Amino acid sequence: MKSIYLVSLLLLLNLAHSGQTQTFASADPDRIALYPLQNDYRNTLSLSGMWQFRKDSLEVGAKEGWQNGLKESRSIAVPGSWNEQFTDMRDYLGMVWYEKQSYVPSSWKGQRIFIRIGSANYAAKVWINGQPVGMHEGGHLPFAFEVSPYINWGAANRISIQIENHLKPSRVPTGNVQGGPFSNFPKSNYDFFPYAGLHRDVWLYSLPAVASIKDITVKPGFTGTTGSLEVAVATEGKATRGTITVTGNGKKYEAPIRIAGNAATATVSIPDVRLWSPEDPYLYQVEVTVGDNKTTLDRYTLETGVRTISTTSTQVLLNGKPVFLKGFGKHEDFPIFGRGAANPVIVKDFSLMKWAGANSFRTSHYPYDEEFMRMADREGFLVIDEIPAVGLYFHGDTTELAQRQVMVKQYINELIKRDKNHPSVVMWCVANEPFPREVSVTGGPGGREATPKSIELFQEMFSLVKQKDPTRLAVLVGVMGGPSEWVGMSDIICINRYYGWYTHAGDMNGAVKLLSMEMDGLHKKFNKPVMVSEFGADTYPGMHSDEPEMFTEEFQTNFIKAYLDVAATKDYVAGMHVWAFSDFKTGQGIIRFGGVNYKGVFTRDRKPKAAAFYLRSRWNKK
Ligand code: BDP
Repeated sequence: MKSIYLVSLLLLLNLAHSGQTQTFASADPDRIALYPLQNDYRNTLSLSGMWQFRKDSLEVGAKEGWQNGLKESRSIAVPGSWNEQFTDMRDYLGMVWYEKQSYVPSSWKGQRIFIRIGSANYAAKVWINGQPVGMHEGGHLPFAFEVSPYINWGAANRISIQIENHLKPSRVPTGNVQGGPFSNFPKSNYDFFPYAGLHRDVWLYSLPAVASIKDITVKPGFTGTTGSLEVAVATEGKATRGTITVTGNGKKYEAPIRIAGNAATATVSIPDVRLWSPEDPYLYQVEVTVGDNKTTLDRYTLETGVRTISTTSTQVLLNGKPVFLKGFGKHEDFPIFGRGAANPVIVKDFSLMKWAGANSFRTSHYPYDEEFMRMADREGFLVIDEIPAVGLYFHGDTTELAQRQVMVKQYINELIKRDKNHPSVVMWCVANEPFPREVSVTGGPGGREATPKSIELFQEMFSLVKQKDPTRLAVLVGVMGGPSEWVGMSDIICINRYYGWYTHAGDMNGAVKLLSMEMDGLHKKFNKPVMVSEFGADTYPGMHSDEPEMFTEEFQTNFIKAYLDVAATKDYVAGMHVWAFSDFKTGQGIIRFGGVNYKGVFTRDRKPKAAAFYLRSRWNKK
């Protein structure tokens, strides 16, 4: 399999080199398994900062040779969404070009050089020094290509990236859907702004040429007080042996490995293990070195925790003990940055979630920046890690449906590749609010059918997840009015509910009655724990009323309290995630005042509304 990939890659590169055609290799998901690392065998060079930028609305750039030098360009910050940085680009989702010049340090000579792009939304093509290198579709996940043959040593290298974010029904998330549940502009088929651009760090990195570590998968477990880490290592090149060293809690454990067929596995036992949990998010260091009889050739170090996750018919168990998920659905969203990763915002969000007493969040509605996931490990958050499958549907054009299914599987592959060693990740989420025909977000009738085709496609997704990672839970998050057969496939029944808002508007008594009845019914039917993965009310900060009234801070507090009170009466409820952590940008539409979803308990710039104080007092109670 791997050699077929290599041959086709070389073929494509050859073709490209001969100048006959601009053919681009597809990104290999195995390349994103390990975050770039600087140590004594590997190098990294961040390309984040100012880039040159040019709009290509006629899509003529490639033909006109923009990869050979961008003329009439302007400056743009990376990471960051292009929609927020200029006065003329907010709603533009067509083609653009990014360019940056960089030297590669001469000390990297003789190593293999790669480019890694943290996230390009939505489809990207990459050239180095005018040579086509590769392409990738899908936002929110990284991709990487080897660029060794194209590097100019002792001179600047031109990196050109072409990106477009056309909204299409064949893409995931879906857009431009005829008769879809959203009527907003731009026509995304989901409730957040379709930000575009280079949203995360871009890196050059190097790997040792003779042999290198390609992937490390760590499976934690424990029996009694003895922990274990089963470490699987995949290599490239000529390494024949190596060592796995686990360090933590003042101790060091080593296991030698023999590498055959570029793979090796060893299990390391940890007596008196310190388990990872929200109360004590303890991380062990796992260091892998590989080499031959004489010398070490590569080294990679990662941090992970020892913990297990499972369920009973009523509870989620972390390390065999019940845990309740208190927290939020979130977005990567901040004024001016758009969806661009911003480390101060990451740190602030964790400090506010802790302040509020939360122990969990969902990466709605797409995978988050890798620094965010590393913070979750260190800060002890239980994460529902979601692929960008929002607004999925199963009716209409069958070719488009097949294309969407290819994309969701690619996302599952890439996400699990990237995030598999995070102890914080306890569940994979394969979809948010897939829509049956004619369901409406504002509470329309909804065709409640779960067609055989939709069941079959979800089964494919769930079995792919379980095959890639049998150690975690898998869920899909159901829409109000959606068929229970879909959510019933999850390990935990996750439902988004807005009784009291989109239906029973303002009538909280009616709302909670219905909520309570529906939850009982779902638990009875599926005999699995239930979690309300979204509930919330739009709240304009600073708007008040003596008796709670929609859009006021008092109403939001009351709404959240009412839902949490219902959950507190049911022993099968395993978690409650408020929608949303903070206000966030959406497209324009009549239900989104100023193009903002105001369901945040914090404002877009992270100021608490009254509900944030309420959660703080409730969730911090022992
Ligand atoms: C749910 C979606 C979420 C929306 C939310 C809302 O999962 O993305 O933002 O409702 O309407 O339908 O506020």
